[in-house]
Amino acid sequence: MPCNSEDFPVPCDRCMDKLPEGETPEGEKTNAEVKSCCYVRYPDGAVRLRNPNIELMDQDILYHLALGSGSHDLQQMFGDVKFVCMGGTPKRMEQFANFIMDEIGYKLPAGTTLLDISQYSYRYSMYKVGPVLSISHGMGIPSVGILLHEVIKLMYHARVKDPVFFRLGTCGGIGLDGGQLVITDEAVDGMMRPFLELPVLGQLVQRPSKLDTELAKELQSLSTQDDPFETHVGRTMCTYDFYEGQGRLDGAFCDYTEKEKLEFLHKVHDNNILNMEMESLAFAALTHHAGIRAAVICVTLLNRLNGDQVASSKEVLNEWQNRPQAIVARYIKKHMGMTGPAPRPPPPGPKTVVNSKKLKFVREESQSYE
Ligand code: R2B
Ligand code: URA
Repeated sequence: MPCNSEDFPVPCDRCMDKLPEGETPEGEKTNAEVKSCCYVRYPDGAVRLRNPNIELMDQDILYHLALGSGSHDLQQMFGDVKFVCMGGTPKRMEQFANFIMDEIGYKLPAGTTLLDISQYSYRYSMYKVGPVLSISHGMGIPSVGILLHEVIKLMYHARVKDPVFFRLGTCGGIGLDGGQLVITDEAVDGMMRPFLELPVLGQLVQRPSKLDTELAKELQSLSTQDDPFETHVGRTMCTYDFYEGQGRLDGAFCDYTEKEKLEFLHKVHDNNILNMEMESLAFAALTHHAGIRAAVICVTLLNRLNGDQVASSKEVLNEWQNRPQAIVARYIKKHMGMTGPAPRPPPPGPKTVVNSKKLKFVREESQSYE
């Protein structure tokens, strides 16, 4: 129901100040009483979509997740989600799911194991451990963008209340050696512009790539003196390419000199940009547009001021990649009030598949096309 509808509940007073100038959808209420959460939240805190088309659809197929609102009971499956954690690869996110299961003491019934909920998509993988979702997002802005559209819709269908999204990733440090953590407070593109620019219907649409700075600071506060790494908060450059896009000399092509490369990286560094990676811009822009609190926390794999190749050993790289996970686990445990007994899985509930014909269709759809 659009915000300007007479039927829309009285605007609540949770977050008007977070609505940037000019973000009020055209034709809708512009007066100061309309709060931004009226666009992105129902009064009970459940995620509301800024797309009136979805609720008019008979069913919504989340094609790249191999889930659907007509085939699955999404509220029963995902209604208790609080933390949505994303990272590049399926293996890493399976490992995170197992790690967080240990950390929060979540016990699976004997003889069972975690299952990739999106296995039939052959695109992304998704694991659920109590209130935590662990999802792979692939590489680059298009991949994370598609996933975010579907995960945000999943939150809506499941009536999830106030979820927090995290990207746990890797990056190149700018002036930081390998193994350090960077929590992004603002993502910028390769031109140092703080928005995602996307052609929509032949027009360039710009969405601010803001992240929740309070959340970033809270995550930073969860690192301790005993951690074998530093945790920095700063700006992140998000590029459309790993090689030329990040000024590397070791791609298949290189039309600039080492001097030009270093001039660029030093300019980036002078603009308080601490790292480079390939997803934060879309992650920040889409979560911000959806009014979802979000953080990007990446480990540096090398200092780009010293070189281009990721040359540390597999063991070292694996240990470094656990570092963002450790901080996010501390946040999750803190917000689960993990001083009491470990959570138990819910008792077997009603069946999650509500329509097996539609399920077969959703699986076939997800599988069969490139
Ligand atoms: C970091 O690492 C990947 C490229 O190697 C990319 O997904 C990113 O953001
Ligand atoms: N990921 C990137 O995008 N860049 C790096 O330099 C390392 C990891």
